[in-house]
Amino acid sequence: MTFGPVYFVTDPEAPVSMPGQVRAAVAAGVRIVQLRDKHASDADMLVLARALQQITRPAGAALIVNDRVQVAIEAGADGLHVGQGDGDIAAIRARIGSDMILGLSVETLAQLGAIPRDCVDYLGVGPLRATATKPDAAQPLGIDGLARIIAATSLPCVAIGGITHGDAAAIRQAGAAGIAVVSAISRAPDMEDAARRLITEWSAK
Ligand code: TZP
Ligand code: MG
Repeated sequence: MTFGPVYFVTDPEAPVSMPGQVRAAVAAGVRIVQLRDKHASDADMLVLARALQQITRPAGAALIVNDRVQVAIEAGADGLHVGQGDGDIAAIRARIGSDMILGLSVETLAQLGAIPRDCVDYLGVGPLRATATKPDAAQPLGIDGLARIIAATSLPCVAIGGITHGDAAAIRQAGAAGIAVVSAISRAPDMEDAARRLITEWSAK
């Protein structure tokens, strides 16, 4: 499967609903979407996951659920994304089975050493920059920090955190498989156009 080039992560606080965001992203050509809502109940996440699947499936886009292992399983999501604080990654893999995509957030080089072989499918590496979307994010990596992590792993790495238009070339040069964004799409006046431009920028020479 492909992880990029543009991976959209939903924004529960944006002016447009999460299904509306995902419709726009998918219409622009985004093929990987993460349902992320830190405050929703598991029951609400399940309803949302099913609603988003109605949008992603017909488009051939993958739907990844953030944090909630049981929701990902019950919804039959394409994948699950977890962070460093979400529990033992090998145990999570055992729980979801081998078919589901598993992504893991990595913030430091040292965290790479704790990832068991053949356990995760991709890494979300960040934050590249400080971002208002995740005020409790780790120390920003900058392009050099991002490149160092990417160089130290054979896993595909999606950069995240404070990424916007004009960043794609440097991130691609650092070796990333793609860019993950929240606000660059969710807060844009024209979300579809914003997503399309991110994809075009990634592909530009
Ligand atoms: N993980 C690290 S930074 C971040 C997440 C979920 C938020 C990214 O949001 P934005 O708006 O693209 O900076
Ligand atoms: Mg998490």
